[in-house]
Amino acid sequence: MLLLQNSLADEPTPGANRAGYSAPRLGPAQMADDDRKRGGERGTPGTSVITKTKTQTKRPSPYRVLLLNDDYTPMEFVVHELERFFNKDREAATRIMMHVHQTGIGECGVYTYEVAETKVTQVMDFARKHQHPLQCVMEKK
Ligand code: TYC
Repeated sequence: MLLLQNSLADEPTPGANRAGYSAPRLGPAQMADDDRKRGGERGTPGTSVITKTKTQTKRPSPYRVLLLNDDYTPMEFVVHELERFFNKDREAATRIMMHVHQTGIGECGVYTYEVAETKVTQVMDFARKHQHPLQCVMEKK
């Protein structure tokens, strides 16, 4: 809430502002809301209350989905998972798989919490179904 107070010092005419302007007497329908709430009595001359509403939008936090290396899951299977659940073409999928194979961990994509959670579940369920120990995790970025 913003409170704006005009200077009331050396007011030339009672009820008028510096420029000599007097606000017309208003009926209840034309009164400002805060004046109306005071029971129809007008507020202190030269004092007005302005409320400002700001729409707040927040970006969802990004989550990285990561693949972990292991010694047993076939390379071809990992490439297939990346194509299937992360919409990678063969080249990108192979690059990510090789990165995980060589470094131990690699990023498959960045998503909102719910989408990342779904990807992790899909990868793990598919690996388990084929009896591979492939591990997939998510981390807040
Ligand atoms: N290291 C595995 C192999 O040599 C391949 C592999 C790559 C497994 C990436 C998991 O996330 C992985 N067969």
